[in-house]
Amino acid sequence: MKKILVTGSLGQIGSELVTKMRSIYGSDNVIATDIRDNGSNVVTEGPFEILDVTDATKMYDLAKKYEVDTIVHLAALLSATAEKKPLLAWNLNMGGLVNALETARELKCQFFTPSSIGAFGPSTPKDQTPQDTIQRPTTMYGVNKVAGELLCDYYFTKFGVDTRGVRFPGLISYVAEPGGGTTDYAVEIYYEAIKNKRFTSYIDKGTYMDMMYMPDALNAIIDLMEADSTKLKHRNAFNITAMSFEPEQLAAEIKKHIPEFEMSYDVDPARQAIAKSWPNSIDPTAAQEEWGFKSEYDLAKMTVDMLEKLKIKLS
Ligand code: VAH
Repeated sequence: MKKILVTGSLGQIGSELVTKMRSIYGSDNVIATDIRDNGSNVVTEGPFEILDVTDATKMYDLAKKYEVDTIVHLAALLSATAEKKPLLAWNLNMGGLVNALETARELKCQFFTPSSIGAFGPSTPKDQTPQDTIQRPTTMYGVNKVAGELLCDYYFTKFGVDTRGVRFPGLISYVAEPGGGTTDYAVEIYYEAIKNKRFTSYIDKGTYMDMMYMPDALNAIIDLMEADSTKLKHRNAFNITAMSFEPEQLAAEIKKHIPEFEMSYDVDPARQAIAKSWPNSIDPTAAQEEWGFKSEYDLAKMTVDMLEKLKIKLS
């Protein structure tokens, strides 16, 4: 039986992953942790503990107390915030990761942490970016993600820790609003379309980025963690994606449901520079071949579900 400790449980991924994992493995077998308590169902519907991932002793003590066999490490600062506070990002993103990996090593836990398309940079091939290619990111977030990928592979080869990860594209969801990312425009636009029937994008038209609807992201984490270890040629981290679009395409899809929706632009130079340094599209073949990755939501299907769920949430 899996017994899982999740860090960053109240974030965009964690707030839905904890609920899904509890429905699969049993509520008492998924210990949610975060640096704060927001009183949400993640806190009330199963074990919850306050944890600052830079506190190595607390992390080890919680993992030992609950006798976990799996660590899902999600706590991190995202790209735009990390670029504003690079040293805080280094300390939190790398310090937290080392603490989580050390806990996994000492307690012989399976380990998952996400990388990102942010692990690529301007010198990476931009279209259908290969699984194995140049990784010279120009953001602190990207430096953290490349270093994290290498560190996770090191813990596998050096210490035998069963580390696994995916390079997430921009994730779109209606449950927890994301914070501090570059791709977040693709979430905020749906909220604004319903509330105000207009949106001012801080990412410029023509800027393609890979994206994925949260249900596909959650399935990818669980499918990878359940995959046959002997079939994995790669580990940290697999390219995965569901779609690639630019703001005009997203706006056009929303207009099919809200004809009066209007899009305008006020480009944020900082986040635009980050977005331009990332691929236009990435190649998920390795994930498809090694552990059967697949996605179910394209832009049209995701838009129908996002608008439907947000109309309920915002009513
Ligand atoms: C960000 N949503 O924008 C995250 C993600 C690929 C983007 O890493 O920073």
